[in-house]
Amino acid sequence: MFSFQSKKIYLFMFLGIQLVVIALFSREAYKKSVTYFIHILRKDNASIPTGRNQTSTAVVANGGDVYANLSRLSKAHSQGENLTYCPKTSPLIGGRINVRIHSNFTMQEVQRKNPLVVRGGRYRPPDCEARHRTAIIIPHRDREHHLKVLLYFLHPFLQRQQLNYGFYVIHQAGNYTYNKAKLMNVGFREAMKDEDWDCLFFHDVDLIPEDNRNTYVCDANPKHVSVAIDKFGYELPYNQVFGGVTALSPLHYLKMNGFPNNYWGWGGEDDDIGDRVSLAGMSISRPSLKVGRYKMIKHKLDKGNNANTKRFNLLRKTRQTWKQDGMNTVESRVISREYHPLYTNITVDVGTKAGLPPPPPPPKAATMADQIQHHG
Ligand code: UD2
Ligand code: MN
Repeated sequence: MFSFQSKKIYLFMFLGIQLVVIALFSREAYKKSVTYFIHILRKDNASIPTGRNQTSTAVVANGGDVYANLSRLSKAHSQGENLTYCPKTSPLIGGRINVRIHSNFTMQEVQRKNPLVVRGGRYRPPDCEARHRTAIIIPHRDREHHLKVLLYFLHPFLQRQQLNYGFYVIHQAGNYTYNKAKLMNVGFREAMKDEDWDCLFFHDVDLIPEDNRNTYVCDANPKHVSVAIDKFGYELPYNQVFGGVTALSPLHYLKMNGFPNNYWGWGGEDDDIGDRVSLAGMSISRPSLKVGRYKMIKHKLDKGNNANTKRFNLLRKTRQTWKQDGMNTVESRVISREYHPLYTNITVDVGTKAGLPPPPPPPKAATMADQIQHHG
């Protein structure tokens, strides 16, 4: 039996050891190794499927492959109408994605790799009711090779996040000067006709996300998402930047009267949109640099998208113009709406600086003589 005295000694020794351990761990170097250790533990956990609900928990990205184990999802069948909500955090979300840009694959192969995506590029989780409905709006003209790469990476990326999502490619018809912001207004209008989306992601065709923890859902404020792009050394280039990938709820979008319609050519429209956010009494939210990472597919300035020399003058006037020009004044003509397997394509005539041309005459009605001839 220990005496009371020796028990006391043991107690002090025990407390002493604890103090030493705490002191060591709180030193900077130890802090780092502790976080590293926790990180390893988490990583291990992520790749171990738990027994419960095998179909979904087993599907976690391995070695940065955004498609890793994803095919198992396609085996999960919906259990009828009454699905329960998906978990708040998807168990399928992986971490860093290994984005290697090449294009020696076909659109059909992307289609085969995404068997649960249906007509028009729509998807919903097969085994639970999605908590979020996100539309991806992509401005486009003559960038088919970029579009293919984006779809290859973004479809599985979003499936891992268990979203109900849809892809809209807004294609500017003709070869008049490009107008990205106006195309986005058209994209908003057309997407909202289809579904009560609760978030819209306005997405450059050439930006490929590199971290699956960058969830494609909206924040309380308009979100600038592409904060860390390889082209800018994975740093925010300047504080008010609002180009690349942004996420707004329909309410955010309407509150700021959408995007400007009068920026023709490259540049300025993104800063105008950033200004609109604050003019409408909101602020910009952002993911962390760790998670909001993107690779930009290398490209030159496109034909028909020369730098807009008027942009600095326009930008000085945003405060006066934002309520008169935007979603409330967008004039355009949808030429076609095509439901491709991996996206909905909307080809639109956004007109020119001079406005929208008069509509083409309707096809000539058949004359009585034609009809008689046809029936005779
Ligand atoms: C920056 C912005 C971009 C936009 C642009 C100025 C970032 C990361 N990106 O990108 O959001 O504000 O400057 O206008 O800050 N596009 C076509 N075909 C064309 C022209 C443009 O599809 O002929 C689309 C395509 O989706 C492209 C986007 O418009 O990604 C932006 O054009 P960009 O990539 O030439 O501009 P960039 O990289 O300087
Ligand atoms: Mn670009």
